[in-house]
Amino acid sequence: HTFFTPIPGTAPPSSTKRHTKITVVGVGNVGMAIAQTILTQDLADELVLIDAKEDKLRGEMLDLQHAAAFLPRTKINASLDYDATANSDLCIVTAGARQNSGESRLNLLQRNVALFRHIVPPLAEYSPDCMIMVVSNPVDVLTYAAWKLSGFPPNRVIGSGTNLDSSRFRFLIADHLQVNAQDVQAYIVGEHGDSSVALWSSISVGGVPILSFLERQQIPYEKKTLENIHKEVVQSAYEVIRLKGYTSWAIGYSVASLARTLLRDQRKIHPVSVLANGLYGIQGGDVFLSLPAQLGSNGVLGVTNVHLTDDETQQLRDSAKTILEVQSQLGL
Ligand code: 6V0
Repeated sequence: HTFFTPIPGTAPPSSTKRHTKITVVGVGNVGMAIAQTILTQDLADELVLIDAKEDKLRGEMLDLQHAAAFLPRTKINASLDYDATANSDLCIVTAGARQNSGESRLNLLQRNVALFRHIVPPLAEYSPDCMIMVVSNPVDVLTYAAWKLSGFPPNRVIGSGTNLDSSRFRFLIADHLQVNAQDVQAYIVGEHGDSSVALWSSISVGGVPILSFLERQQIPYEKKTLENIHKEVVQSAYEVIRLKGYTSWAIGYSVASLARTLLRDQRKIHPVSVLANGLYGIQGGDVFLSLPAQLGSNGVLGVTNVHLTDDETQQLRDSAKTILEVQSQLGL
């Protein structure tokens, strides 16, 4: 490089900063929302986009590159070939068929498992030490598929799971109580989708446990309101898809927050899809579903032992059963 003349006596630059590389597979609405949030939040030194549609891929790459003057410095690359993904720290998979209006997430499964057979093995081959984050739906079963197809230890294969459902839940509770969503602690666990489980007993706002507060105040009708909020969470994806055709911004922020926790070793707790066999009395086989998990640079560090009511435990086991039934038809 001749643009700068080194000051006499200086050694050539040797960068000691860790180089962080993120791959996003699938440059659809979800992949691009994730990519742009990663860029604006300065989470990577290098971002690689992979897709099967050449023109769309190159167009998206150029469009992001043209924003370089307004963004933190990140090398952006795009390729049809997986060799470009080599040595990624985190591979985020969003490729897949889109959930059509009214289509259940489980219907998408067979279409997406077939895609994963072409996506996951090369990711694992080129980045044998990476973490894989699955976003494509149905996310829990596809996280299981990614785990099987990668041959990775389970701590390095994570599904975005109910991280998004939980943020919708926190938004709705915050909106109802007129507080800041960041002050609301509330978890939705289990399947990302129709059989998700709201952990009522663990909801707190600014450190105040909500259920016992309501019970003390003898406001039983509020419980009903909270149940309606959970129903609204389950319906929200369908509602957004019905209205705008897909969901993107919230999942973009949700996955970027997971990327930050993982790559910066933040050790935050997120409800994400993890190998749950043997936890919370879940039995019957290897199943991925969302539980509040502590995440860091080694992936899943552990799962918190939240106190569940008998009803919540039963719902979680039912959720596991639903997922296992579908999974058993995959031949993985
Ligand atoms: P989209 O806009 O149709 O994008 C999918 C992309 O995948 C397209 O660009 C395709 O070309 C690409 N693709 C297809 N096959 C391959 C392949 N073999 N290799 C590489 N790329 C390929 O869909 P959208 O972005 O809206 O959604 C993507 C996935 O995310 C879907 O499965 C959604 O259901 C899922 N979501 C998951 C959420 C979650 O919380 N886990 C939330 C929202 C959406």
